[in-house]
Amino acid sequence: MISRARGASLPETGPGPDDVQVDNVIFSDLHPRVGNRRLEIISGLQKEQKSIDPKYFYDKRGSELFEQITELPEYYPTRTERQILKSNAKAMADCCGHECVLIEPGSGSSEKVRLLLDSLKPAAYVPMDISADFLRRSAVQLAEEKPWLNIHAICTDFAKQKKEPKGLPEGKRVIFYPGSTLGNMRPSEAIGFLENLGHWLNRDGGVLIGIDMHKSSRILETAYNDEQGVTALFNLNILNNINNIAGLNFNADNFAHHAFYNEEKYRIEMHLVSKVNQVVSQGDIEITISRGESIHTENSYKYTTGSFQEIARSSGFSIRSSWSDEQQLFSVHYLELDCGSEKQA
Ligand code: AVJ
Repeated sequence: MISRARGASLPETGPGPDDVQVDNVIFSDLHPRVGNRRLEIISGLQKEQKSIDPKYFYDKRGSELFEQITELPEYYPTRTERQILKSNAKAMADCCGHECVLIEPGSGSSEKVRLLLDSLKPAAYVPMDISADFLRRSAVQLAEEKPWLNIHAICTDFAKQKKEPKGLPEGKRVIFYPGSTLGNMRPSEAIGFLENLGHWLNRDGGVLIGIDMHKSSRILETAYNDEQGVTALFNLNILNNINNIAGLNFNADNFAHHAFYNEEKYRIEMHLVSKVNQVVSQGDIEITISRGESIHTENSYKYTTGSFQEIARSSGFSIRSSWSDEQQLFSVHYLELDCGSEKQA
């Protein structure tokens, strides 16, 4: 038991012995299975177009480098979204409704939600993340800052969570999904993901989501090829992480960062291009990579208002309200379920 935070404590809810309760924080660890990551990594590297899932960017070093990226002059998404949230918090709160249960998949440091909480005053905040320690620390820190806020932190792999965990307080569900993380998914996957969100919501539920907009290749390619080379370090660091996870022997010095805007597919593509002919191995598995061949590490899809409307409509949602900055660099949308696609009782 961590005896630190003051303020109202939540009723004794929540399932098992792993619950740690501090006054206004309940912590549930659903022990998300990470699946066979080694197999997943090897099979990506054995494909025609070698690829690595962008989730492997985020080891400790990778998360630190991403925090640095969000502060770069060239990388406009994070600060632009923050400004949109800050300037429109009241209007967003009116959409979400007070006393809602605010669920945030992949909450990380819960930095952005802080811009909304005082206006929104939710009945409870439910941060969800796959990293138990990071989630626990972020939840307790937020609890100290907001003693009035009921926090129910859940360690789980959201993408694999088909329905909401037991023990969440009553109330309208609103899912908060900032940061254009949806952009890592192909449009068909994004529709599947949003549909799954829909299953969590009652008829009156909603989704508050951040989306990066389509724009000139010049602005986009500058944002993913910053002068200081932090994005390049972030991209190359994925090789160190998969070496640790899968026992491979990549040498990051043999690769170069390459990021460009694929205008046809409306996506930034990040690749690691091999500078030499090389063989990377793990036990008796050998992966041959020729000079100039690339490993695809990330897609970051950019949407127009129309193309995102299409994604929302195809997922059973309609866009109730949208907010963006003057230059239309980034946008935040409040989605509501089209009748008939809410949670099945
Ligand atoms: C966290 C996925 C939204 O795609 O812009 C930043 C990750 N990659 N710089 C993005 C990222 C390169 C970021 N997302």
